[in-house]
Amino acid sequence: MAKVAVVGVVGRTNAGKSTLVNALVGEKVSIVSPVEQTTRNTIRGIVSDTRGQLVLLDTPGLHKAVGDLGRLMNRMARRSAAGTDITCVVFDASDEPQLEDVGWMQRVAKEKPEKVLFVLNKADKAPFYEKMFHDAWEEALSLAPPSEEEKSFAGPLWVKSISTTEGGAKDVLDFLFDFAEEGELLFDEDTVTDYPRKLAIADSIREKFLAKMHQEIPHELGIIVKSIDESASQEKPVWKITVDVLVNRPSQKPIVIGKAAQTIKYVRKLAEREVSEMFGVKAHIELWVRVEPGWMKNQRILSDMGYMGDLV
Ligand SMILES: Nc1nc2c(ncn2[C@@H]2O[C@H](COP(=O)(O)OP(=O)(O)OP(=O)(O)O)[C@@H](O)[C@H]2O)c(=O)[nH]1
Ligand SMILES: [Mg+2]
Repeated sequence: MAKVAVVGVVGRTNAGKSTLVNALVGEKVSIVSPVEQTTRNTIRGIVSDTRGQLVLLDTPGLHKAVGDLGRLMNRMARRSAAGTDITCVVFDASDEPQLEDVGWMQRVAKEKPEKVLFVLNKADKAPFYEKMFHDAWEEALSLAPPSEEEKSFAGPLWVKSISTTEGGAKDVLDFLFDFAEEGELLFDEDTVTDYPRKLAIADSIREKFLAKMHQEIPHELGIIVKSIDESASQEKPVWKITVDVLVNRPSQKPIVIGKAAQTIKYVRKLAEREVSEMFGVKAHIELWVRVEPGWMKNQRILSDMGYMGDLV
């Protein structure tokens, strides 16, 4: 029998959750960027090795919610933490504990789940605030001391991680497998994610834009893959992918397109390359930039982007 567990990967935005999930899976299943609120959906990354299988739920980082999209993302993160076998809270320990970090600690202290891993991420950076995080945990626990029945609560296991380097998250993987219990595999051993391909392509495109954008635009940029037309060629299948790029205000359109269409060309080229590799096809991507005021509040559009569906 194999060891199996469903792991909720949670923590504040930019802590490195998606980077960690990719490192554990050994393949890119979730987009990464230095911009806050990069992940908008719950994405399952699946790790299978000789020990068994871990299903990792990468979630949007908690943040001060603005608007419907922000509230939906926070709800997804909270819901994903519930109903899992293991909670893995990721902290960016190259920074002092922030409000959202303390919030997760207080939640763990209150609920006292049996299996919790606290990951102090970005251990390659200096300064590294390991002690401050331990102190913050002691304080959170002192606010919710265990009752008689909860005396067996062992507290979280702590582990350091450098999620950006090969092998830097090995200890995290070992701890998670130690926690896992015998059971049936939940997915085929070759599966690394079950994220729908339209959403994966939209995310790949959004990641390329994020690399070029600053400040407010990333949060008002939405990508919808409208259609994928498949045809055959001699070597590989050809996918013609039609995509809407939504912005919130007319002034954002020229920024997203870029001078002499440079930004959009850059995004298209990199996304075509990535999609080709991901799916083993030849990808042609057409990007149509549209001004859609208030799209972040439009339930139909949010649902097209997959942000409303059932999550766990
Ligand atoms: N130096 C260093 N940088 C890291 C490490 N892990 C992640 N990062 C960087 O931190 C930034 C944020 O990483 P993400 O994985 O997108 O963070 P996230 O927690 O998924 O963020 P949201 O999706 O917004 O909630 C990226 O620029 C990563 O390259 C690490 O171990 N060391
Ligand atoms: Mg993320």
